[in-house]
Amino acid sequence: MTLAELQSLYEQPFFDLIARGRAVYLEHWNNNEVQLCTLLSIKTGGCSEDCGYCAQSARYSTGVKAERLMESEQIMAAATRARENGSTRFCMGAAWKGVREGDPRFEQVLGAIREVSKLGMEVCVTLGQLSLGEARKLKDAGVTAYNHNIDTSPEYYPQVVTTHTFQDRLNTIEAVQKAGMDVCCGGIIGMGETVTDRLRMLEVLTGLDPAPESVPINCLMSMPGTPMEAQAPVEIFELVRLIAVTRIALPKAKVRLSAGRTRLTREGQALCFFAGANSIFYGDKLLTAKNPGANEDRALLEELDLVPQEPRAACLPGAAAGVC
Ligand code: SAM
Ligand code: DTB
Ligand code: SF4
Repeated sequence: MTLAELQSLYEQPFFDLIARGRAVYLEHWNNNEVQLCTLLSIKTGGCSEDCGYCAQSARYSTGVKAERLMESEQIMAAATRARENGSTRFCMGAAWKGVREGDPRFEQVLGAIREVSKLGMEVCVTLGQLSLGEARKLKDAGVTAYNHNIDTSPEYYPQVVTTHTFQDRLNTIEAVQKAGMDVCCGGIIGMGETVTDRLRMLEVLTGLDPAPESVPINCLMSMPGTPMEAQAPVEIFELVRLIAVTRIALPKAKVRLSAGRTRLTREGQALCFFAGANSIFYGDKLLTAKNPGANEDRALLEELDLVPQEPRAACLPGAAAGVC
């Protein structure tokens, strides 16, 4: 979709927009299912990059300690708990610039992925930059989706990060697509960007071929010590509008209401689901930051008559390998 088309969607009367988001959702998805995804930071802090929103950059004093890469056993324990708690997707994140074939830490991550992929959940990783060789290895190990956000518009990106470029992000996404993994790609709102930047971000996402399988919409969690620590919280109706436009523009994508839910009211989140969001991160912690408690989320879903998504048949134990 063009920027002009996205703008005219965004600018229509609020209730017309969210009704259209809901209608598009109902055309493409099972009524009232929400996918629960669990995140695990397998390598926390000490990152070389300078992303202005991130508590894990080594350049800022945020109180996040740099840790070593987690061992497979610990990762498996967390993944098993996630499945028991009803998650159908497990996403492992690492704070570093990217991965290289031959690096022992990459081999260690591949080993952990091979184990986790036996559990019957969708397996997502977010490991920064990679090329086609690494992407193929991840796919062979059992990764179903790779998360790599463009985060904002190409124009605003240099205000957010200087240690890599928007084009670097697109190159990694292309490698992921070529290797045959699903792309999970979205961004953050509330970093000082304009509504036009947000819609430009969606324009880039709608231009990806194939379209992203999932689109995380994060609200900035202003982390003390980062250059964005003083940013004002996102206005709820702006978030709801963006979710509705994302749903309309990318009807088949899982639209994931991601970071920043601790600041949203239950009513605000309900509007996000109505507008077309159909996935959340589930569990008390994101990577380093807080998420609503699992009990709180279960209660919210129940009150809204939303049900956690069932695992895909192709992901259940006993199904053929490599198709989940
Ligand atoms: N290092 C990898 C990378 O940059 O792709 C993966 C981890 S990174 C933390 C994953 C995504 O989390 C970022 O692209 C950003 O969209 C989101 N994120 C990180 N810190 C955030 C914050 N403080 N508030 C909202 N979203 C955040
Ligand atoms: C995404 O878009 N959001 C998640 C996931 N992909 C990896 C991460 C949110 C991180 C929030 C800040 C933190 O926990 O440090
Ligand atoms: Fe590093 Fe990723 Fe954080 Fe950027 S967003 S500083 S690449 S962990």
